[in-house]
Amino acid sequence: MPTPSMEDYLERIYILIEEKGYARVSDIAEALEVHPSSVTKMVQKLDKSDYLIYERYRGLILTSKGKKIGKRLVYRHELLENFLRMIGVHNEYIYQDVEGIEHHLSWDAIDRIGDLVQYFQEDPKRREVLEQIQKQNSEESN
Ligand SMILES: [Mn+2]
Repeated sequence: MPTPSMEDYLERIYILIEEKGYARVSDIAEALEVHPSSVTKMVQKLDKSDYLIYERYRGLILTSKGKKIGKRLVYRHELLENFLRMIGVHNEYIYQDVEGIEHHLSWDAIDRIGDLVQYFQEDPKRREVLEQIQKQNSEESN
């Protein structure tokens, strides 16, 4: 199992490769706001764990294991953003909240949240009921 920090790297590397076709150490460092030397260290660690293959002058490629987990990590992040948005969390908190919780939920919890998002998406009336409750609650607390 990758550590939270390895997950952040794999998630970002997967996105960079999807968007640009490659992920350079400098791009990863910029995206994660870390020093390039930290990226090099982590990339070597990810190479050792068979998530990717890194060659200093040729760049890196994800292995099939790395691609598989990278894709799931990106899905998990997007699902949690959709979930928080759906339950009415203010936009300005969503990204930081997801970064704070994404590594700490089981895949079972992720799948159950997926069910819940689907539950609300399948019938807009369900969202309206939730909004009604939220409206009542905010009136009560004022
Ligand atoms: Mn994330």
